[in-house]
Amino acid sequence: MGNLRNEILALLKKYANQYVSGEEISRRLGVSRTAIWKHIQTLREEGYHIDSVPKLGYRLEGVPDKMLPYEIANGLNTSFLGQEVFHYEEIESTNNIAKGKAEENAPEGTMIIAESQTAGKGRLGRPWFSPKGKGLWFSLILRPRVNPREAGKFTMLAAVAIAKVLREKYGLSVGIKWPNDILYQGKKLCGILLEIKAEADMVDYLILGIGLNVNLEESDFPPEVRERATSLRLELGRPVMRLELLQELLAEMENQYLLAREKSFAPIMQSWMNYNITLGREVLITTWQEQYRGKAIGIDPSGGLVVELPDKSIRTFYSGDVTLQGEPSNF
Ligand code: BT5
Repeated sequence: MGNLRNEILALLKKYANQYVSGEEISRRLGVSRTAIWKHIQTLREEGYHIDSVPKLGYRLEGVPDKMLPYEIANGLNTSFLGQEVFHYEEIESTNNIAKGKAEENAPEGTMIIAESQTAGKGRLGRPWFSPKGKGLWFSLILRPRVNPREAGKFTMLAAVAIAKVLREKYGLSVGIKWPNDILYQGKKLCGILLEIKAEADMVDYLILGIGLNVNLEESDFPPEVRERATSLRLELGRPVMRLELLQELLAEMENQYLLAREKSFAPIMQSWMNYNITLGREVLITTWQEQYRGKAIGIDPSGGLVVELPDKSIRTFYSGDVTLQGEPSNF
């Protein structure tokens, strides 16, 4: 059933701007014209614009601006990342759904993506605003065979891949703020939320949740984040094709993941250092317990932020929130 739908769609796409008759589709796919008509109706319900003219047949006039699994698969250059996709119109949080799927043994690379989230999460219980159809709100299930102490490196991996794509393909000189933000000229474009389930010394799975503001206009942001958030559309002055961007991000993330798995994390660390906007700055670090001021001086091999405190002692933070000097605090 599902396959016939895809075959009809593929045929309509192949014919691009021409009409293809029901008879022709029926002959090529070996099914009845009634079956074809039913699938055309389903495709229309999903948002595909399909014109039909008696005697001429069907013509595809528009593809929905939605992250539908079939559209993602079409032109996706990965071997496992995003090969299995669950798409939702509206969901509380893609990270929560991903956790459920991971518990049900979903394979590595499975992606959960939503047009909008009603309870998108940031870290420390903060909200992530995810208006309908305006961004990429998705979560990936990864199952690397590493110690849970290494998990933070995967946030770095994602940040490096995203920054690389935005720099090289969209010409935006974005920077990475430790541990999980991608900023453009001081404004947040993308946030990453890593959640992990592990045994004492082995990761069971990681959920890498990514929220990237693509086509939001200023009025789409709630007043409390408007000042310090931005989107690709606002910075580039034009809308961006979410589908193409998602395919580029998945390909780059898989590429980095395989390099890290087969060789080492060293090149990712190096790129992270090149893109980062935290090191060398005076920072305020907020952890669950306390706040510290100091100078960010380095990154340790597991991705911890090394900070020199005012008394010259050195302390490494593995989680926490960083406010750069001169930037409004999240608290
Ligand atoms: C993050 O947290 O930056 C991680 C965001 C991860 C979101 C993705 S979307 C898909 C997946 N499913 C989820 O439920 N989550 C992940 P944090 O560093 O704590 O930043 C949160 C703060 O960013 C909030 O307190 C706001 O100040 C700000 N913020 C919220 N929504 C924003 C948006 N759309 N753009 C920019 N800033 C935002």
